[in-house]
Amino acid sequence: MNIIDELTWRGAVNQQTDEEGLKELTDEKKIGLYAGIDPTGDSMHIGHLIPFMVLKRFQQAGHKPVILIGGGTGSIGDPSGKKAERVLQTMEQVHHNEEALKSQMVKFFGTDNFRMVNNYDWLSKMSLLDFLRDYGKLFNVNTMLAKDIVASRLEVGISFTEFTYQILQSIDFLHLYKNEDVQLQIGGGDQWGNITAGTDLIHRMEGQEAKVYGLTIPLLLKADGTKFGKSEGGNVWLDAEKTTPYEFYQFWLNQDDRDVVKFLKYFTFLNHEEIERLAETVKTAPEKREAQRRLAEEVTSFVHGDAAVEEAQHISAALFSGEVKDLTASEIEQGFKNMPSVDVENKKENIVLWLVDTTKIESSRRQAREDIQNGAIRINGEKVTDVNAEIDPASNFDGKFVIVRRGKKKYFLARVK
Ligand code: 485
Repeated sequence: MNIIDELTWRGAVNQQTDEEGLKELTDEKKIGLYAGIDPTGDSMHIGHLIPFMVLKRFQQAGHKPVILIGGGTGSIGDPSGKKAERVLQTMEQVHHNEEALKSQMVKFFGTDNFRMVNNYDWLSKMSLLDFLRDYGKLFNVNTMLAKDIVASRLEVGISFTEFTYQILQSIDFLHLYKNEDVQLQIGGGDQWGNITAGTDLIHRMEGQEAKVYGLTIPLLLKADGTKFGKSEGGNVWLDAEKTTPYEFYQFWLNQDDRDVVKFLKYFTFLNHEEIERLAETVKTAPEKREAQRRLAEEVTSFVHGDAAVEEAQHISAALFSGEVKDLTASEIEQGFKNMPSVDVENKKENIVLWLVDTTKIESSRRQAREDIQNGAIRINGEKVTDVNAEIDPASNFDGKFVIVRRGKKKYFLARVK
Protein backbone atom coordinates (compact mmCIF):
# COMPACT_ATOMS: atom_id res chain seq x y z
CA MET A 1 0.00 0.00 0.00
CA ASN A 2 1.24 3.48 -0.85
CA ILE A 3 2.45 5.29 2.25
CA ILE A 4 0.03 8.20 1.71
CA ASP A 5 -2.90 5.77 1.39
CA GLU A 6 -1.69 4.08 4.55
CA LEU A 7 -1.64 7.43 6.39
CA THR A 8 -5.08 8.26 5.07
CA TRP A 9 -6.39 4.93 6.36
CA ARG A 10 -4.98 5.83 9.74
CA GLY A 11 -6.78 9.17 9.70
CA ALA A 12 -3.42 10.92 9.83
CA VAL A 13 -3.79 13.28 6.88
CA ASN A 14 -5.26 16.74 7.22
CA GLN A 15 -4.04 19.02 4.44
CA GLN A 16 -1.71 18.35 1.52
CA THR A 17 -0.19 20.76 -0.97
CA ASP A 18 -0.53 18.29 -3.87
CA GLU A 19 -2.12 14.94 -3.08
CA GLU A 20 -1.71 13.37 -6.51
CA GLY A 21 1.83 14.64 -6.94
CA LEU A 22 2.98 13.27 -3.59
CA LYS A 23 1.37 9.91 -4.20
CA GLU A 24 3.09 9.62 -7.55
CA LEU A 25 6.43 10.66 -6.12
CA THR A 26 6.30 8.20 -3.22
CA ASP A 27 5.26 5.39 -5.59
CA GLU A 28 8.15 6.20 -7.85
CA LYS A 29 10.98 6.41 -5.30
CA LYS A 30 12.07 6.60 -1.70
CA ILE A 31 12.06 10.23 -0.67
CA GLY A 32 13.71 12.38 1.97
CA LEU A 33 11.27 14.12 4.31
CA TYR A 34 11.40 16.06 7.55
CA ALA A 35 9.57 17.31 10.60
CA GLY A 36 10.94 19.87 13.02
CA ILE A 37 10.60 20.41 16.72
CA ASP A 38 11.68 23.44 18.72
CA PRO A 39 13.56 22.89 21.97
CA THR A 40 11.11 24.93 24.04
CA GLY A 41 11.03 22.21 26.71
CA ASP A 42 13.26 19.37 27.83
CA SER A 43 10.89 16.57 26.84
CA MET A 44 8.40 15.73 24.15
CA HIS A 45 4.82 15.01 25.15
CA ILE A 46 2.43 12.63 23.44
CA GLY A 47 1.18 15.37 21.11
CA HIS A 48 4.66 15.40 19.57
CA LEU A 49 4.57 11.68 19.16
CA ILE A 50 2.05 11.87 16.32
CA PRO A 51 4.20 13.55 13.64
CA PHE A 52 7.26 11.57 14.68
CA MET A 53 5.35 8.30 14.45
CA VAL A 54 4.33 9.34 10.97
CA LEU A 55 8.02 9.91 10.18
CA LYS A 56 8.73 6.48 11.60
CA ARG A 57 6.10 4.96 9.30
CA PHE A 58 7.87 6.58 6.36
CA GLN A 59 11.15 5.18 7.67
CA GLN A 60 9.68 1.68 7.91
CA ALA A 61 8.47 2.01 4.32
CA GLY A 62 12.05 2.71 3.23
CA HIS A 63 11.92 6.51 3.01
CA LYS A 64 14.56 8.71 4.62
CA PRO A 65 13.41 10.83 7.55
CA VAL A 66 15.29 13.86 8.77
CA ILE A 67 14.51 15.18 12.22
CA LEU A 68 15.18 18.82 12.65
CA ILE A 69 15.88 20.16 16.11
CA GLY A 70 15.13 23.86 16.03
CA GLY A 71 18.01 25.30 18.02
CA GLY A 72 17.77 28.45 15.87
CA THR A 73 13.99 28.73 15.56
CA GLY A 74 13.59 27.68 19.21
CA SER A 75 15.54 30.74 20.26
CA ILE A 76 12.82 32.84 18.57
CA GLY A 77 9.60 30.89 19.21
CA ASP A 78 6.85 29.87 16.81
CA PRO A 79 3.77 32.07 17.25
CA SER A 80 1.61 29.09 16.12
CA GLY A 81 -0.92 28.21 18.75
CA LYS A 82 0.22 30.96 21.10
CA LYS A 83 -2.24 33.66 21.97
CA ALA A 84 0.42 36.05 23.15
CA GLU A 85 4.06 36.85 22.62
CA ARG A 86 6.51 34.32 24.03
CA VAL A 87 9.20 35.08 26.55
CA LEU A 88 12.59 34.41 24.97
CA GLN A 89 14.50 31.48 26.41
CA THR A 90 18.15 31.92 27.29
CA MET A 91 20.50 30.25 24.80
CA GLU A 92 21.62 28.03 27.65
CA GLN A 93 18.09 26.75 28.12
CA VAL A 94 17.75 26.18 24.38
CA HIS A 95 20.95 24.12 24.24
CA HIS A 96 20.00 22.15 27.31
CA ASN A 97 16.62 21.28 25.80
CA GLU A 98 18.21 20.35 22.47
CA GLU A 99 20.26 17.64 24.16
CA ALA A 100 17.24 16.22 25.95
CA LEU A 101 15.18 16.05 22.75
CA LYS A 102 18.03 14.50 20.79
CA SER A 103 18.38 11.62 23.21
CA GLN A 104 14.63 10.97 23.08
CA MET A 105 14.72 10.90 19.29
CA VAL A 106 17.56 8.41 19.22
CA LYS A 107 15.48 6.09 21.35
CA PHE A 108 12.66 6.11 18.81
CA PHE A 109 14.57 6.13 15.58
CA GLY A 110 17.72 4.21 16.41
CA THR A 111 20.88 5.37 14.76
CA ASP A 112 20.45 4.08 11.21
CA ASN A 113 18.48 5.26 8.26
CA PHE A 114 17.62 8.67 9.58
CA ARG A 115 19.39 11.94 10.13
CA MET A 116 19.14 14.54 12.81
CA VAL A 117 20.03 18.14 12.07
CA ASN A 118 19.94 21.37 14.01
CA ASN A 119 18.92 24.58 12.25
CA TYR A 120 21.12 26.58 14.63
CA ASP A 121 23.99 25.37 12.43
CA TRP A 122 22.88 27.41 9.42
CA LEU A 123 20.53 30.04 10.84
CA SER A 124 23.09 31.31 13.35
CA LYS A 125 25.66 31.84 10.60
CA MET A 126 23.50 33.97 8.35
CA SER A 127 24.20 37.69 8.31
CA LEU A 128 21.41 40.19 8.63
CA LEU A 129 22.11 41.62 5.20
CA ASP A 130 22.13 38.20 3.56
CA PHE A 131 18.86 37.41 5.29
CA LEU A 132 17.19 40.56 4.00
CA ARG A 133 18.69 40.46 0.51
CA ASP A 134 18.47 36.71 -0.21
CA TYR A 135 15.24 35.79 1.52
CA GLY A 136 13.36 38.79 2.89
CA LYS A 137 12.97 40.13 -0.60
CA LEU A 138 11.04 36.99 -1.65
CA PHE A 139 8.46 37.27 1.10
CA ASN A 140 5.46 39.45 0.61
CA VAL A 141 4.35 41.04 3.87
CA ASN A 142 0.72 40.93 2.76
CA THR A 143 0.90 37.17 2.26
CA MET A 144 2.65 36.74 5.59
CA LEU A 145 -0.03 38.77 7.36
CA ALA A 146 -2.75 36.65 5.84
CA LYS A 147 -1.44 33.39 7.39
CA ASP A 148 -3.90 32.21 10.04
CA ILE A 149 -1.36 32.22 12.80
CA VAL A 150 -0.30 35.81 12.17
CA ALA A 151 -3.80 37.07 11.38
CA SER A 152 -5.12 35.72 14.67
CA ARG A 153 -2.44 37.62 16.55
CA LEU A 154 -2.89 41.02 14.96
CA GLU A 155 -5.32 42.25 17.56
CA VAL A 156 -3.13 41.48 20.59
CA GLY A 157 -0.02 42.27 18.62
CA ILE A 158 2.96 40.31 17.38
CA SER A 159 6.59 41.33 17.47
CA PHE A 160 8.70 41.58 14.36
CA THR A 161 10.72 38.69 15.77
CA GLU A 162 7.84 36.22 15.91
CA PHE A 163 6.44 37.57 12.67
CA THR A 164 9.70 36.53 11.03
CA TYR A 165 9.46 32.96 12.28
CA GLN A 166 7.82 31.62 9.12
CA ILE A 167 10.75 32.88 7.04
CA LEU A 168 13.20 30.95 9.21
CA GLN A 169 11.23 27.70 8.87
CA SER A 170 11.06 28.30 5.10
CA ILE A 171 14.84 28.72 4.94
CA ASP A 172 15.17 25.35 6.70
CA PHE A 173 13.00 23.61 4.14
CA LEU A 174 15.05 25.15 1.34
CA HIS A 175 18.29 24.18 3.09
CA LEU A 176 17.17 20.58 3.50
CA TYR A 177 15.85 20.44 -0.04
CA LYS A 178 19.23 21.50 -1.35
CA ASN A 179 21.50 19.62 1.04
CA GLU A 180 19.60 16.58 2.28
CA ASP A 181 17.42 15.70 -0.67
CA VAL A 182 14.29 16.50 1.35
CA GLN A 183 11.10 16.92 -0.69
CA LEU A 184 8.40 16.78 1.93
CA GLN A 185 7.77 18.51 5.23
CA ILE A 186 5.20 17.21 7.69
CA GLY A 187 3.87 18.66 10.91
CA GLY A 188 0.74 19.16 12.98
CA GLY A 189 -2.21 21.15 11.63
CA ASP A 190 -0.84 24.36 13.14
CA GLN A 191 2.24 24.11 10.88
CA TRP A 192 0.36 24.52 7.59
CA GLY A 193 1.24 28.20 7.18
CA ASN A 194 4.94 27.64 7.91
CA ILE A 195 5.15 24.61 5.65
CA THR A 196 3.49 26.30 2.67
CA ALA A 197 5.68 29.37 3.19
CA GLY A 198 8.56 26.94 2.66
CA THR A 199 7.22 25.30 -0.50
CA ASP A 200 6.56 28.80 -1.89
CA LEU A 201 10.11 29.93 -1.14
CA ILE A 202 11.60 26.84 -2.79
CA HIS A 203 9.43 27.35 -5.88
CA ARG A 204 10.61 30.95 -6.13
CA MET A 205 14.26 30.17 -5.70
CA GLU A 206 14.56 26.83 -7.45
CA GLY A 207 11.83 27.16 -10.04
CA GLN A 208 8.15 26.22 -10.12
CA GLU A 209 8.99 22.71 -11.29
CA ALA A 210 10.83 21.88 -8.04
CA LYS A 211 9.07 18.87 -6.54
CA VAL A 212 8.37 19.78 -2.93
CA TYR A 213 5.34 18.96 -0.85
CA GLY A 214 3.72 19.66 2.48
CA LEU A 215 1.44 17.48 4.56
CA THR A 216 -0.18 18.16 7.90
CA ILE A 217 -1.73 15.83 10.42
CA PRO A 218 -5.09 16.65 11.97
CA LEU A 219 -5.39 17.97 15.47
CA LEU A 220 -6.46 15.05 17.60
CA LEU A 221 -9.87 15.45 19.20
CA LYS A 222 -11.45 13.23 21.81
CA ALA A 223 -15.06 12.05 21.65
CA ASP A 224 -15.93 13.80 24.92
CA GLY A 225 -14.63 17.12 23.63
CA THR A 226 -11.76 17.41 26.09
CA LYS A 227 -8.25 18.07 24.91
CA PHE A 228 -6.23 15.04 23.95
CA GLY A 229 -2.97 14.43 25.75
CA LYS A 230 -3.74 15.84 29.16
CA SER A 231 -4.21 13.83 32.32
CA GLU A 232 -4.97 15.14 35.79
CA GLY A 233 -1.35 16.12 36.24
CA GLY A 234 -1.20 18.09 32.96
CA ASN A 235 0.70 17.01 29.86
CA VAL A 236 1.54 13.37 29.34
CA TRP A 237 5.32 13.46 28.86
CA LEU A 238 7.58 10.96 27.19
CA ASP A 239 10.24 11.52 29.84
CA ALA A 240 9.84 8.84 32.52
CA GLU A 241 10.86 11.30 35.20
CA LYS A 242 7.93 13.58 34.39
CA THR A 243 5.29 10.97 33.60
CA THR A 244 6.15 7.56 35.01
CA PRO A 245 5.77 4.58 32.67
CA TYR A 246 2.97 3.36 34.95
CA GLU A 247 1.07 6.66 34.61
CA PHE A 248 1.76 6.55 30.90
CA TYR A 249 0.37 3.02 30.64
CA GLN A 250 -2.70 3.97 32.71
CA PHE A 251 -3.33 6.98 30.50
CA TRP A 252 -3.78 4.75 27.46
CA LEU A 253 -5.63 2.06 29.36
CA ASN A 254 -8.25 4.62 30.42
CA GLN A 255 -9.17 5.81 26.93
CA ASP A 256 -12.80 5.84 25.94
CA ASP A 257 -14.30 3.08 23.73
CA ARG A 258 -15.23 5.80 21.27
CA ASP A 259 -11.59 6.87 20.88
CA VAL A 260 -9.60 3.70 21.22
CA VAL A 261 -9.69 2.54 17.58
CA LYS A 262 -8.67 5.96 16.35
CA PHE A 263 -5.75 5.91 18.78
CA LEU A 264 -4.71 2.39 17.74
CA LYS A 265 -4.43 3.69 14.19
CA TYR A 266 -2.48 6.75 15.21
CA PHE A 267 -0.19 5.47 17.92
CA THR A 268 0.61 1.85 17.09
CA PHE A 269 2.29 -0.02 14.29
CA LEU A 270 -0.30 -2.82 14.41
CA ASN A 271 -1.51 -3.82 10.97
CA HIS A 272 -4.97 -3.26 9.53
CA GLU A 273 -6.29 -6.77 10.27
CA GLU A 274 -5.22 -6.59 13.89
CA ILE A 275 -6.75 -3.16 14.37
CA GLU A 276 -9.96 -4.27 12.71
CA ARG A 277 -10.08 -7.32 14.96
CA LEU A 278 -9.59 -5.12 18.04
CA ALA A 279 -12.29 -2.76 16.75
CA GLU A 280 -14.65 -5.76 16.71
CA THR A 281 -13.86 -6.54 20.35
CA VAL A 282 -14.82 -2.99 21.31
CA LYS A 283 -18.25 -3.75 19.87
CA THR A 284 -18.71 -7.32 21.08
CA ALA A 285 -16.93 -7.32 24.45
CA PRO A 286 -16.22 -3.74 25.50
CA GLU A 287 -16.02 -4.73 29.19
CA LYS A 288 -12.84 -6.68 28.50
CA ARG A 289 -11.08 -3.53 27.28
CA GLU A 290 -8.79 -5.63 25.13
CA ALA A 291 -8.30 -2.77 22.67
CA GLN A 292 -7.31 -0.37 25.44
CA ARG A 293 -4.92 -2.91 26.92
CA ARG A 294 -3.30 -3.50 23.57
CA LEU A 295 -3.03 0.24 22.96
CA ALA A 296 -1.41 0.75 26.35
CA GLU A 297 1.03 -2.11 25.76
CA GLU A 298 2.03 -1.00 22.29
CA VAL A 299 2.59 2.68 23.00
CA THR A 300 4.28 2.11 26.37
CA SER A 301 6.57 -0.44 24.78
CA PHE A 302 7.47 1.94 21.95
CA VAL A 303 8.26 4.79 24.30
CA HIS A 304 9.62 3.05 27.41
CA GLY A 305 10.43 -0.53 26.35
CA ASP A 306 8.97 -3.94 27.19
CA ALA A 307 10.28 -4.09 30.75
CA ALA A 308 8.33 -0.91 31.56
CA VAL A 309 5.15 -2.53 30.24
CA GLU A 310 5.65 -5.52 32.53
CA GLU A 311 6.30 -3.26 35.47
CA ALA A 312 3.21 -1.19 34.76
CA GLN A 313 1.09 -4.31 34.50
CA HIS A 314 2.53 -5.66 37.72
CA ILE A 315 1.68 -2.41 39.53
CA SER A 316 -1.84 -2.30 38.07
CA ALA A 317 -2.54 -5.90 39.05
CA ALA A 318 -1.17 -5.39 42.56
CA LEU A 319 -3.17 -2.23 43.22
CA PHE A 320 -6.31 -3.78 41.79
CA SER A 321 -6.12 -7.01 43.78
CA GLY A 322 -4.57 -5.50 46.89
CA GLU A 323 -1.66 -7.98 46.76
CA VAL A 324 0.94 -5.27 47.13
CA LYS A 325 3.53 -7.23 49.11
CA ASP A 326 5.94 -8.02 46.33
CA LEU A 327 6.00 -4.57 44.73
CA THR A 328 9.52 -3.20 44.38
CA ALA A 329 10.50 0.24 45.69
CA SER A 330 10.53 1.66 42.17
CA GLU A 331 7.10 0.18 41.47
CA ILE A 332 5.76 1.73 44.67
CA GLU A 333 7.18 5.13 43.72
CA GLN A 334 5.47 4.91 40.34
CA GLY A 335 2.17 3.45 41.48
CA PHE A 336 1.70 5.87 44.35
CA LYS A 337 2.91 9.02 42.66
CA ASN A 338 -0.57 10.52 42.53
CA MET A 339 -1.94 9.02 45.70
CA PRO A 340 -1.99 10.66 49.13
CA SER A 341 1.21 10.15 51.06
CA VAL A 342 2.72 11.16 54.39
CA ASP A 343 6.17 11.04 55.92
CA VAL A 344 6.44 9.05 59.15
CA GLU A 345 9.12 8.30 61.72
CA ASN A 346 10.49 4.81 62.00
CA LYS A 347 8.71 4.20 65.31
CA LYS A 348 6.41 1.38 66.38
CA GLU A 349 2.96 2.57 67.35
CA ASN A 350 -0.55 1.34 68.07
CA ILE A 351 -2.52 1.13 64.81
CA VAL A 352 -5.36 3.42 65.90
CA LEU A 353 -3.01 6.18 67.02
CA TRP A 354 -0.89 5.71 63.94
CA LEU A 355 -3.87 6.03 61.57
CA VAL A 356 -5.30 9.06 63.35
CA ASP A 357 -2.49 11.10 64.89
CA THR A 358 0.58 10.13 62.91
CA THR A 359 -0.74 9.75 59.37
CA LYS A 360 -4.14 11.49 59.54
CA ILE A 361 -5.54 8.78 57.30
CA GLU A 362 -8.48 8.42 59.69
CA SER A 363 -10.34 11.43 61.04
CA SER A 364 -11.12 10.08 64.51
CA ARG A 365 -10.27 7.21 66.81
CA ARG A 366 -13.87 6.05 66.74
CA GLN A 367 -13.82 5.92 62.92
CA ALA A 368 -10.46 4.17 62.93
CA ARG A 369 -11.63 1.48 65.33
CA GLU A 370 -14.81 0.95 63.35
CA ASP A 371 -12.94 0.57 60.05
CA ILE A 372 -10.44 -1.83 61.59
CA GLN A 373 -13.11 -3.96 63.16
CA ASN A 374 -15.06 -4.05 59.90
CA GLY A 375 -12.02 -5.37 58.08
CA ALA A 376 -11.72 -2.26 55.92
CA ILE A 377 -8.07 -1.60 56.74
CA ARG A 378 -5.15 -3.38 55.13
CA ILE A 379 -1.56 -2.72 56.02
CA ASN A 380 0.94 -3.81 53.37
CA GLY A 381 -1.73 -5.99 51.82
CA GLU A 382 -2.74 -7.75 55.06
CA LYS A 383 -6.11 -7.18 56.67
CA VAL A 384 -5.76 -5.97 60.26
CA THR A 385 -8.85 -6.39 62.47
CA ASP A 386 -7.28 -6.02 65.90
CA VAL A 387 -7.46 -2.47 67.26
CA ASN A 388 -4.55 -3.27 69.57
CA ALA A 389 -2.23 -4.24 66.72
CA GLU A 390 1.06 -2.44 66.39
CA ILE A 391 2.43 -0.82 63.26
CA ASP A 392 6.11 -1.39 62.66
CA PRO A 393 7.14 0.89 59.78
CA ALA A 394 10.39 -1.06 59.36
CA SER A 395 8.67 -4.38 58.74
CA ASN A 396 8.27 -4.30 54.96
CA PHE A 397 9.74 -2.86 51.79
CA ASP A 398 13.23 -2.49 53.26
CA GLY A 399 11.76 -0.25 55.93
CA LYS A 400 10.95 2.43 53.34
CA PHE A 401 7.18 2.35 53.02
CA VAL A 402 3.96 1.36 54.65
CA ILE A 403 1.04 0.86 52.28
CA VAL A 404 -2.40 1.44 53.73
CA ARG A 405 -5.61 0.55 51.96
CA ARG A 406 -8.95 1.66 53.28
CA GLY A 407 -11.99 -0.02 51.75
CA LYS A 408 -11.71 -1.33 48.22
CA LYS A 409 -10.04 1.54 46.46
CA LYS A 410 -8.46 4.12 48.76
CA TYR A 411 -4.70 3.79 49.06
CA PHE A 412 -2.29 5.80 51.15
CA LEU A 413 1.45 5.66 51.25
CA ALA A 414 3.51 6.34 54.34
CA ARG A 415 7.15 7.06 53.58
CA VAL A 416 9.43 6.09 56.42
CA LYS A 417 12.04 8.73 57.16
O1 485 B 1 12.19 23.92 10.00
C1 485 B 1 11.46 23.82 11.13
C2 485 B 1 11.82 24.53 12.26
C3 485 B 1 11.06 24.44 13.41
C4 485 B 1 9.94 23.63 13.43
C5 485 B 1 9.57 22.93 12.31
C6 485 B 1 10.33 23.01 11.14
C7 485 B 1 9.12 23.54 14.68
C8 485 B 1 7.70 24.07 14.51
N1 485 B 1 7.66 25.44 14.07
C9 485 B 1 6.94 23.96 15.84
O2 485 B 1 6.75 24.92 16.52
N2 485 B 1 6.53 22.77 16.21
C10 485 B 1 5.88 22.48 17.47
C11 485 B 1 6.92 22.22 18.54
O3 485 B 1 8.11 22.32 18.27
O4 485 B 1 6.51 21.92 19.69
C12 485 B 1 4.99 21.23 17.30
C13 485 B 1 3.82 21.55 16.41
C14 485 B 1 3.00 20.29 16.16
C15 485 B 1 3.89 19.18 15.60
C16 485 B 1 5.07 18.98 16.52
O5 485 B 1 5.79 20.20 16.76
O6 485 B 1 3.00 22.52 17.06
O7 485 B 1 1.96 20.57 15.26
O8 485 B 1 4.29 19.54 14.30
C17 485 B 1 6.08 17.98 15.98
